[in-house]
Amino acid sequence: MEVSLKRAAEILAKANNIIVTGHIYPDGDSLGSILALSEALASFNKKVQMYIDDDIPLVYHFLKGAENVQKPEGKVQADLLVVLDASDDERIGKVKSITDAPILNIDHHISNIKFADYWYLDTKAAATGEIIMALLNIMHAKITPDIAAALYTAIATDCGFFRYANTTANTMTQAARLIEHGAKPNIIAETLETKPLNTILALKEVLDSLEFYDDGKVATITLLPELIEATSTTEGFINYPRNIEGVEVAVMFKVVEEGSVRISMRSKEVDVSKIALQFGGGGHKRAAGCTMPGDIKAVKDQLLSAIHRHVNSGQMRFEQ
Ligand SMILES: [Mn+2]
Repeated sequence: MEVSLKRAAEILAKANNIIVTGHIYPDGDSLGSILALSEALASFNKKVQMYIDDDIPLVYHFLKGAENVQKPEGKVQADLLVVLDASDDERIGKVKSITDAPILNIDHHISNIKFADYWYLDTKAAATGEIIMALLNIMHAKITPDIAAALYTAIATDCGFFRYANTTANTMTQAARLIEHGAKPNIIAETLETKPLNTILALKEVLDSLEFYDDGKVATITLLPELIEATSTTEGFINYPRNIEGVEVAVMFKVVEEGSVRISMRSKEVDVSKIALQFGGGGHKRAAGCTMPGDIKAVKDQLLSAIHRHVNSGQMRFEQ
C-alpha cells in the first residue's frame, strides 16, 4: 500500500522493535539514511537493529553508528522491517529472510518495484536522505550533529555534492538545515574524497582500459578481478569516462568473478535506468546498474548494442 510520509511516521511510531536496512553495496545515501533514522528512532526509546548484507566501505566508517550495523544471520524478532534506498527486496540480500515483520519501504529510485507492505516513494528526491530529513521533521525528532552528518553524507553523495541534475532547491535547503544542526561540509567532503594510494594506482590502469563507441558518445572502462582486488574502492572511477567531452553514456564493467559482470552506467540524457531494467537491474535516469552473467566480451556486446539503440533512437530521451 502506498503511504504518505505522515502515515509512514505513524507506522514507525506504532512499532517498538524495528529493523532498519538498505541495499547491498551500501553507499552514502543508504548508509547515512539508515544511521540517521535509527538514531532518531532510538531517541524515542524504540529497540532498533541495523542490518546490511554486505561490508561497509571503509570510507564511511567515520559515520557514528556504522560500527553497529550487523550482518544478517538466523531469525530476528521485530515488528517492522524498514527498507531504505532499495527499490527491490532482492537488493537487501539475506535481510529479507531474517524476519517476517511487515515491510515499510522509503525510497527515491524510479525503478522501485513496490514490493513492500507500505511504501513511500519520491522519485524527485535527490537522495533517500532528503526524504528522511522530512520524515524526522514530521516525527519531531531532534537532529543531533551525528544525524546531521549522516544525512548530509546521504544527500551530498547521491547528488555529486550538489552538482548533478537531481539537485533541487529542496536538496540544498535540507543540506543547509543539516549544516545548522552541526554537519561539517568540509570535513565530510575531505573524508570522502581522500583515497588510498592503491586506488590511485588502480586508476592508472583503469584509464588504460578506456574504449569509445557510437562516435565517442559511449565511453567504457573495464576492471578485471585482479584490479578490483588491488584497490580499496572503485567509487568515482566512472566519473572519468563520464566527464569526457562528447560522451553521452559512460559504462564501468567490473568482472567481479569469472562469468559475472557488474555494470554501472551514467548518462547525460539517455534514461539508463531503462537499459539496466532490461538486464534485471535498476537505478535512476542518469545513474543505474545491473549484473549480467557471461564472459566480459559477450556481456559488453549485449549491453553496448542495447545502449546503441537508445543513444541513436532518441526515443528514450526524457524531459528535464
Ligand atoms: Mn539513493
